[in-house]
Amino acid sequence: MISLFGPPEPTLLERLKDSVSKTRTELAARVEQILTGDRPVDPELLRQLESALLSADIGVQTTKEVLAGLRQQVNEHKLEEPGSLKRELKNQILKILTAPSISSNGFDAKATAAPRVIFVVGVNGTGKTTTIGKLTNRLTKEGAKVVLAAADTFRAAAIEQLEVWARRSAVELVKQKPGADPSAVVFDALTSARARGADVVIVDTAGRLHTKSNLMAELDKMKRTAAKVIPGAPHDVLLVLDATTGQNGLNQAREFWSHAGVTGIVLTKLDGTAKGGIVVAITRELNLPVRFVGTGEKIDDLVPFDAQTYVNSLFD
Ligand SMILES: Nc1nc2c(ncn2[C@@H]2O[C@H](COP(=O)(O)OP(=O)(O)OP(=O)(O)O)[C@@H](O)[C@H]2O)c(=O)[nH]1
Ligand SMILES: [Mg+2]
Repeated sequence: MISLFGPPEPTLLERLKDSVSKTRTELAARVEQILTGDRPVDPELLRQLESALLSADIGVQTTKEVLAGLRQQVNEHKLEEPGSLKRELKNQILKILTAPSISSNGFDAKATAAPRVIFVVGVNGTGKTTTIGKLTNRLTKEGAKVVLAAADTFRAAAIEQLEVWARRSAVELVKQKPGADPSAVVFDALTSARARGADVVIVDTAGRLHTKSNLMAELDKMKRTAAKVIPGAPHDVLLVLDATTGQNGLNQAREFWSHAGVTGIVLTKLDGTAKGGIVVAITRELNLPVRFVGTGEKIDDLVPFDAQTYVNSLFD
């Protein structure tokens, strides 16, 4: 059984803590400052809390919702001291992060005909190819037979980049010439993967702006091609978002979600941003789970996302 979206690892908290250190300095340090001492829980304190949440890019709507929940409890005299306010703040955020109806542990090998097909999509430069390299490494280590599909035929360099990652994990790569129809690559890769009894096929796609309808149509064609070879494919469409783009990433996500049938998010470059709160905004607005978090450029810098661990890494 391949635990593609399996339980968190022991080192997860430490690794997340490292990667969200900038967000934590922004958010937790401010929250801590606001909530320490003998200050009463009053409107001024709540206002300061609101601005701390906004600065971490948790988003206007999400912040409003969280604050409304806290205010209500304060009014009902359930939260009289700052310590309990922090606990409730964490609870509220955790509730949002665990709400998406698509389960984040959705990999049951028996539920889908092998191979499982994963499309990786997103705008230019968000970290799609790198994420595929990291994911391939994880899956291979767990004993899965992985095939990569170089369906970013737009640039010659894109195929070579994926080839380097394929070699690192010693997996098969299916490619065609630069400029070839990406759907043809998908067809070849899935046919070959099925013939070889592979467990997982990961499809690298060219970066595309969510506003370009011809490119979104191309993605749709790739998906239809996949379904023809393996009914039910693609089983996952992972949208890769660059955390450093903050709220702009959320707009991209919205468009991809409505056009490309995204089933989960990979949030990359969390190591370089104080905007880690965007995880909460994405989950709440799109009702989509964050599956993985990218914490650096190296092969091991991909952590399965776990809500409780994430909230703890932000606030403690
Ligand atoms: N710091 C950091 N850098 C990352 C992470 N993920 C990817 N990168 C870097 O982001 C840059 C772009 O990565 P790619 O994987 O080429 O992005 P892409 O989405 O495939 O790009 P296109 O195919 O051109 O759309 C590279 O320099 C990666 O090393 C991450 O989690 N943290
Ligand atoms: Mg790429």
